[in-house]
Amino acid sequence: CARKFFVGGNFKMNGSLAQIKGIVDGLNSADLNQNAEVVISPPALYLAYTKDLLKDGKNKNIEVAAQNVFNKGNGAFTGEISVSQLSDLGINWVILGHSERRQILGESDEFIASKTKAAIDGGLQVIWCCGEPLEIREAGTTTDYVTKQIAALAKVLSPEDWTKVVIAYEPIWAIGTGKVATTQQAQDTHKDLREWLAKNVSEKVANETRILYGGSVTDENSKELATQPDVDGFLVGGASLKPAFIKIVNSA
Ligand code: G2H
Repeated sequence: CARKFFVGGNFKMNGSLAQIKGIVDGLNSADLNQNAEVVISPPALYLAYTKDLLKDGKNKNIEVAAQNVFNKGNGAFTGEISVSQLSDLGINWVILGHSERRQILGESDEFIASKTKAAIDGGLQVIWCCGEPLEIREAGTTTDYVTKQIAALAKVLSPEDWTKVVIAYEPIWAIGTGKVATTQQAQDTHKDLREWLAKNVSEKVANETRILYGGSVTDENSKELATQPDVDGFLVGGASLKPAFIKIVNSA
């Protein structure tokens, strides 16, 4: 299929100079599936360092993503990072809409959509995340919940913008909990998201946009999840800090 397998490593607020060097050294010497697109995302402080370490490696298909970016150009926005600053460093990717930012930092669907649009307009590619809390899963309204999240994004993107987006479906109850969604739960929600895109954006966007699964992905469960027709890769948190990440990249 036209959708290239994609594995993102979201370090979240973890790592140190020494730990990140260890992780990148491991990736630099690993025999990685060359048919997979790999993007690792350290905390902002370590973006330049990570990028620099990767240039000595044998895997030229590894890119670096920021974990956030602001929706305004350079200016008086203390503590924020701009799209042009990421580009200046050669950082081509950013993760937006992660549930930790939605829930802990209070980011709304609309704010995330506006940051996604700003990132794409500035030449970045975006790993855009969505996913439901446990009470929504239990109430059986997951599809309504995640399609409302994606509708806010679709409202601001042009059809061409979608070539710069990778969707990550991350059920909140499965994040960092060790409680992975079943293969069927992941496939079903991915299929619903793709159908939503087909109906509300276009068949082309639905067919070409990668939808990753995220939430307690390990080298134990990745192989089976990767067999599903609508699972195009993973966004990996905890396991991206470990050698298991290499096995996950090679699980397709
Ligand atoms: C979900 C995921 C990475 P983890 O947040 O984005 O983290 O694999 O630790 O559940």
